[in-house]
Amino acid sequence: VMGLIFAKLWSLFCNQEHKVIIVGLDNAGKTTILYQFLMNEVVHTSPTIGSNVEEIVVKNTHFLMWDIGGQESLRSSWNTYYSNTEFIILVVDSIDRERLAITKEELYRMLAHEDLRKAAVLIFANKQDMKGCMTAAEISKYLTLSSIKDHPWHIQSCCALTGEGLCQGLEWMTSRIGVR
Ligand code: G3D
Ligand code: MG
Repeated sequence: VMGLIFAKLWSLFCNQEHKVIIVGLDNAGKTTILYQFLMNEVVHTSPTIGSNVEEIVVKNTHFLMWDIGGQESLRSSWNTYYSNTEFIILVVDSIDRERLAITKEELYRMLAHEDLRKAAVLIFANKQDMKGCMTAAEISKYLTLSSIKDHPWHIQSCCALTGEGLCQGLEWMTSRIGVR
């Protein structure tokens, strides 16, 4: 039943035009999440745009995937790809406490950007299967999500390996479409 709901939502989402950027530190689980989204879909992958940006097109939906770990020198050029972004998916490795500060910095840098002012933010607290990981509530508190008033946001715990939680995240994104 879950798979069916997921397939329905996914096709609903992808048959309209959206631009989604998937960001997060390297190793957070971005590729794994996208792979779960794309299973059974015919995917067109563009040649890598930059050394840390990849574009994937499914039906009318464009996904730009960025690794933001240890790429400080390249960050300034990302702005080029921000325009018309509807959704930011921020993937957090819930076991990686040390680097959550970098994620926080990047999140607020993006939210302050003019071209992303209309973007809604979905935060995936990934790797919830790992022992000792931070909960979504802990991550939410650390990232001070409740202080974000100018962007719709939602945090969802998930496990990209099993796909658990991804459906709920997509559901939230789909629910936002009618709102704007
Ligand atoms: P990235 O694209 O953000 O850099 P990847 O991250 O999707 O390549 O994932 C990095 C590693 O984390 C991979 O392990 C992947 O299998 C693992 N991973 C992703 N999601 C989860 C999860 O929910 N739980 C657990 N336990 N691991 C996860 P490898 O070993 O292939 O490098
Ligand atoms: Mg990757």
